[in-house]
Amino acid sequence: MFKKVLIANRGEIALRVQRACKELGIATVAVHSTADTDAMHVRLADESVCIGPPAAAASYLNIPSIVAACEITGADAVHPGYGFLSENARFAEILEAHGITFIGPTAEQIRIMGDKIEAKRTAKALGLPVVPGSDGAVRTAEEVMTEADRIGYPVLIKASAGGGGRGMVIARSREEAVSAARRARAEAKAAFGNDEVYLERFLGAPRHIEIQIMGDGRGKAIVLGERDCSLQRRHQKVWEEARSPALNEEQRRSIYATCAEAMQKLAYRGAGTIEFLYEDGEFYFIEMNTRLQVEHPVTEMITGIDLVHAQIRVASGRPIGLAQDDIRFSGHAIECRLNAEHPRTFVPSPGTITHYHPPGGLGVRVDSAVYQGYRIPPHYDSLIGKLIVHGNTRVECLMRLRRALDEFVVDGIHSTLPLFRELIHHPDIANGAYDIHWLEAFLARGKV
Ligand code: MV4
Repeated sequence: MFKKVLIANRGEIALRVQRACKELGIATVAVHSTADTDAMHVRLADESVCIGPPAAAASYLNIPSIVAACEITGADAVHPGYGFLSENARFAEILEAHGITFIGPTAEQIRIMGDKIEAKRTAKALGLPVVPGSDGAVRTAEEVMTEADRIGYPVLIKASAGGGGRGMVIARSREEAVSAARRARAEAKAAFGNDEVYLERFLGAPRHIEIQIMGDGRGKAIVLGERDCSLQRRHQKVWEEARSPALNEEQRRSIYATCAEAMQKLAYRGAGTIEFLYEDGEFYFIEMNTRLQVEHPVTEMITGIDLVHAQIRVASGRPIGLAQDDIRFSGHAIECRLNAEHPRTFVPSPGTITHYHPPGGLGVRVDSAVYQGYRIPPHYDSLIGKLIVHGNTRVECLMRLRRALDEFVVDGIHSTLPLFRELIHHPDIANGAYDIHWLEAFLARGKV
């Protein structure tokens, strides 16, 4: 087992990983920018190293600084958290070349899934159901027209280097397809320096359902259930739940078996999430994330399994220690992402938290690194915490969530708390009757 883990991240996820390390008897090293000197992840770590100025590109994304911090402190492994360097294959390779373990998949697995065309080709070869579309990249205008005609309209043009919806353009007819492809290509080139695009049948009103998996890198992989992350705004998840209100046990059994088999064939190592769009009873693979995700706690709450413990065990070469039949799903969990943003305009609201009182009680978990008097710096994303609530049934979970939201005090800044207090009263939310467009439509109606 590792003796010392450096956590290459900040905020609530840095604390989340520290907690797991402490429970396993592993020493922790925090890294921080000059804007994060007062951060909780620095205060609670065994050691800390300043790695650069506020801009993430000069600190949390600065590979030489982070490798130097490992050398200085003698850390034998790095946990990247999410975002920042968590899906950077080169970072994983550089660490390995320095004899430091990257707590995550192999560089090769990260690289495959980082390229959406390669990811989709791999998924298909592994037996996962994919969205009907072009077989790889489309290059010429003729190819765009032929493929789009074959797939049927509307088609969606996507960037191979894409993610977060950038470089995605819809075409509703043959006439639109060529100019749409040209636009997608230009957007992709500007955003990612890679103008490769591919085509997919456009799904009109799907849900976003993702499967959590854990592999040991030696051909064993288990499925830890699904999460429904359909409630998003501008490709940012807002509310996630486990499991999905849209699936029955037979649908679960089938997609779990397909995913476990695929990850076993890939000899996948570590935590991973297979993302699907789900429409009319069918699953369609879109992407795979090769990291721990923000919303992992809802999975932990219904399985009782600590995903960060499991990541660390597997990275240190130990077996997963769990068989698929050991996984039992209990109750229901919902996560609300609390952002330091205005609840109507979503304009970031950095500044000092003057009063802070997180909710408590049975089934209530708050993963956050803020405290009363903390000044939220303006340099990073606006997530200030996650409220995760568990109940024996979805109805109990919703009742408890409503109570926890009422109890939560965050003053001095704008936060998205009022949005959740509104959502919790909506009948569509109570019924689980929402798709990926529901939240934006709700916000457009001028609620909150
Ligand atoms: C799609 C789609 C409809 N049809 N693909 C958006 C980001 C990227 N990760 C995948 N995305 C989508 N791909 C096909 N073939 C609709 C979306 C989409 C979406 C997906 C998940 C959650 C929220 C979304 C919001 C808008 C569009």
